[in-house]
Amino acid sequence: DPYSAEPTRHPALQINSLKPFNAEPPASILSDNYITPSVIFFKRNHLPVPRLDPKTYKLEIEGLPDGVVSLSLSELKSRFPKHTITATLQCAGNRRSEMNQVKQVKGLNWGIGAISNATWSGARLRDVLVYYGFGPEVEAKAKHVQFEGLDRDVTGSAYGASIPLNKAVSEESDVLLAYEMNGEDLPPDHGYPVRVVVPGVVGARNVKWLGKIVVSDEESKSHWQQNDYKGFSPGTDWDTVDFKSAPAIQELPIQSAITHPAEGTSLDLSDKELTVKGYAWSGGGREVVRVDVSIDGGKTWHVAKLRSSDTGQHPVPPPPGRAWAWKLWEIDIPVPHRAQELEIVCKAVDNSYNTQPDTVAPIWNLRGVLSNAWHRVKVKVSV
Ligand code: MTE
Ligand code: MO
Repeated sequence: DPYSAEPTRHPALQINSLKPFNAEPPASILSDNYITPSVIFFKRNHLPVPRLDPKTYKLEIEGLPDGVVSLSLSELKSRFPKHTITATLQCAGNRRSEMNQVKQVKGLNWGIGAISNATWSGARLRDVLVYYGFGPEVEAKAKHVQFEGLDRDVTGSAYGASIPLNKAVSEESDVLLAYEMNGEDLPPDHGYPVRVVVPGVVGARNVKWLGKIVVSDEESKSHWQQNDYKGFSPGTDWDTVDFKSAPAIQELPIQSAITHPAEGTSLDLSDKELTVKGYAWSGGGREVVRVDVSIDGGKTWHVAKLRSSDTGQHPVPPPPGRAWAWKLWEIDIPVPHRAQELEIVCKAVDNSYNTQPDTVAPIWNLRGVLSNAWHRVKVKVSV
């Protein structure tokens, strides 16, 4: 069994698939912590978790003037300054279950929890590439940076993905070769000993158990870069889809969802105020500037309070274009007299004034990715 060496996991996780292991935290606890504890951080594995020895671990780098470079974990840690960021990671398939309700899609049936927020520490990818000879010469030819994982399928092929070169080397993009998550060694499920963290970019490019980096004129040839994780028209089906016709998903669109109350709950609203909570995040370092909440299905709206910490203190705001972390939000809304059912709705706005579409059908796609319509939760009011 290739899955005989899997790590133990937290019992609170809602399992989507056991082999490979895919699980999300329940919505009810997702917004309890601004920084998601690693044990409940969503886990998305395509293959068995490789158990790697830090003493023999090597990271290879190809496509730079010096030929193939091989670097140990201690070299990665000692040669380059340690940089820490807080960044939210979201799977392209987060909220896929809502697309499934419109029409069947292919993929794991994620709820709203295929997203989590952590602090990540490691070497800047830029620093590592520059150290090993990246410069104008390479820049003139290369266009992409490919990543290969050390997790393999039965045929021996590894998980892989790539990002555009400018993202990889820009001073402002904060791409990390991370070896710590929330102040500790990366857990086995999250890529121990080294993973790429590409903040603002879809989870799929944040390659775990990193084995190789290739600076190249081409995108990764992997299945996941070429024939998966792409968006299509609602009119495209499996008979007509041409994966070459669409770009690989990189930066993600604006997203928000309601974590409290839960769908179908019966609320005793003797105090006549309903507390609604959730998360909001946008890709590409765009900052969430507002979350609108409705309890009447979107007829009237209220502006939620946003926060970027657990203490209520306002941390230093991120530089423009580098808002990598989500915001948690909360609002108390007076419930109208005699209401029996409420349809709670949320939608977020980022600093480019991007907002979410109101319904799922016009953004439905056969892989069920990029599901970011207004999130709706219906609750009953008991009198
Ligand atoms: N990297 C490797 N090597 N193997 C994988 O299966 N899954 C990707 C990405 N990196 C994956 C990987 C996908 S689709 C997502 S959403 C994120 O890892 C999930 O990261 P997490 O498990 O740390 O939440
Ligand atoms: Mo993903």
